[in-house]
Amino acid sequence: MKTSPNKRLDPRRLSQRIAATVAAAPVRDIHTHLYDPAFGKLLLWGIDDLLTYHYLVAEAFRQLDLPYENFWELEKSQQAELVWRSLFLGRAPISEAARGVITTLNRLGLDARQGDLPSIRRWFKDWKPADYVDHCLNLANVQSVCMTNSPFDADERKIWETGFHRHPRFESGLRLDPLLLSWKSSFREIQSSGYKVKSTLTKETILELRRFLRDWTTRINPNYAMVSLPPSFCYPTDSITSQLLEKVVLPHCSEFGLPFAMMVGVRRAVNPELGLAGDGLGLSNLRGLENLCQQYPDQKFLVTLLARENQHELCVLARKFRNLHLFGCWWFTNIPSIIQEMTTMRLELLGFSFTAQHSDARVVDQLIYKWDHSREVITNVLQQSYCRLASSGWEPSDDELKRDVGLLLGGSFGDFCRIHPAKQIIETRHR
Ligand code: RAT
Ligand code: ZN
Repeated sequence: MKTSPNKRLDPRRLSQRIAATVAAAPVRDIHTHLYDPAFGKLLLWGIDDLLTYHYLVAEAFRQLDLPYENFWELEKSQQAELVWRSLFLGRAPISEAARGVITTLNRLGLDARQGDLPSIRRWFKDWKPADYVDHCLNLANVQSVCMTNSPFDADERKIWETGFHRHPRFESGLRLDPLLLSWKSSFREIQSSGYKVKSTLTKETILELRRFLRDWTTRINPNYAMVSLPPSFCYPTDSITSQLLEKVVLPHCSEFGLPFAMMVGVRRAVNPELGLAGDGLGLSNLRGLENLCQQYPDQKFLVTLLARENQHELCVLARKFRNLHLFGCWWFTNIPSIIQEMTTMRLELLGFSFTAQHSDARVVDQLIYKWDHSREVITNVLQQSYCRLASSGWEPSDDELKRDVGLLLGGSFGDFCRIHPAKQIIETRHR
């Protein structure tokens, strides 16, 4: 082997190349709560939706001297004014969610310090929703977003059942929380939409539930099926959730080759008065996840966890099971300090075989700040990691940087969903 003279490392130049690559890389946003413009009112956008985002409502209530119910009785625009007053006028909007509004307005060309709410509202009025969606996707450099689609949401269901022309940049995800977590009411809903299901998992009920999932999968063509779970989730157990997973959901995923996404660690309605903003988190026990990965080696699991304290153990679990793909910094972990820590740790333990971030955007404009802020942190992490690698003797070329960054921003997810574990083994053997 030839020896090559040690090239001199220019860390500043390398850092600039990394920053430029991350900024230019289009994102595949694999989990959002956005809707295809064809869903009309379900698609949220504009200043009032930005300000009444539940992340901000929770923060605003900390300053508001107002009973909860009085807030909920107000019109959306009045709620937005209260949030604006408590988080943007009385103090600097320093929290991640509040700064997000500033970044978004700024990138849209609006100066939050000059603009009063009415004039900001007027600016939004000139847009048609479908054009505005494309504008935001382009500003955020997001190539596609994955929706969260629930057959249990009556408004959404109607639109799927009527049919519509799908926007090419909106992918779908099949959300199954009610089926798996509120069986007592969901079996009745499934029943009333024409499936012969009973409250107990009889043979016929199982077959009918499979038919229900088959119909919805064919209708919406999802990237994956998904559920969010409490920290107490365990598998296998005698619980109905565990049985439904074993007898209905996992066989269904296997039939359609669908990955199963699990978002674990949420404690719903810790403060019910806060509505959507009232959920909390808890530390999860990962044995259930480990058992699933072990018992279903051909099933692909996409996982993100809510508790910061679970992240290291989850990385180690992903090293043990190639059918486990980690994604995003979910919800309360989606703040720069924790994204920095998680992304660094994931790179150090898993290389590029994970998806660095998803936006979880509920309002289309949020794509702009969520991705701007994430790109900034991902850039910092990569600058550190590649500089280390370069001083060890491996400086990446521009093409290599583009390839690797692409993996973190959606490419690894695509590869994970495409590759069949059994096929992986065969391909390795033939090499
Ligand atoms: O991040 C959020 O907006 C949460 O309210 C949840 O929707 C969470 O992301 C979920 O998908 O359960
Ligand atoms: Zn979500």
